[in-house]
Amino acid sequence: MTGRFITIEGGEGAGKSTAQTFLAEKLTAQGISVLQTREPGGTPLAEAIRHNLLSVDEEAPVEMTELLLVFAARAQHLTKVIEPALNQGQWVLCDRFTDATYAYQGAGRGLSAELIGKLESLVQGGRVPDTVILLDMPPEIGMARARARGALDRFEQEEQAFFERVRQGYLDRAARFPDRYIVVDAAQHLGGVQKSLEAVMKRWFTDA
Ligand code: Z5A
Repeated sequence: MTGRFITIEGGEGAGKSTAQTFLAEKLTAQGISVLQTREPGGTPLAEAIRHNLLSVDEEAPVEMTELLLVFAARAQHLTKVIEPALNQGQWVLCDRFTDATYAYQGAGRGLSAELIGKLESLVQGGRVPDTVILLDMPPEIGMARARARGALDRFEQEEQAFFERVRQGYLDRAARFPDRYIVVDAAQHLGGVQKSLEAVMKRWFTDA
């Protein structure tokens, strides 16, 4: 028995962590064993890479270094955490994964999808999420939430145009992979987002 690999994507402050906790509670209540994790991160080494990627105090990586660091963290996370959990039948809920690389390093920074695809094959083999939940909303709403929270990380300090490209990058991926992607309107109130997530879960159980 292998588990289900679900990733949650979206821009800054879109509500990914909140959605992850909500889904985990609902799935656990159904008797499903759930692993919650995130990218970049999920292991001590990958979390150290995350610290470097997000820090505004360290030397800023050039685009290629940023891409390679994201995939280095992913290789560690996938091998040490995600694959073993899936092989034990756990459902993995991951806050961001490779679709974030296409959106941020691809659409945002301008690195080619072809290059990202090569690294994706190298690091992941054929492993891709079973479902990608994209929490979509205008970037200014998410940035207002991020600002309200306090100091901004290196990505959050980017200009508005960067976040618009990231959003479009995600929407393009969703249009290209409609079987895997579920787009949720994240600008609605929390109760509305949770209703949408419940509808997604219902589909998992009727499809199973
Ligand atoms: N990155 C990359 O470049 N390439 C990659 O391949 C990967 C990542 C994997 C870290 O991600 C950075 O890594 C990211 C891209 C880069 N860029 N940044 N920054 P992250 O996921 O850790 O960072 P984030 O996007 O800033 O996440 P976040 O700030 O933790 O936001 P969130 O998880 O989406 O939102 P939240 O914590 O659930 O909610 C934010 C607040 O809004 C909170 O107070 C909630 O109570 C509130 N909230 C949530 N939902 C609602 C609704 N519906 N209405 C009102 N208020 C709400």
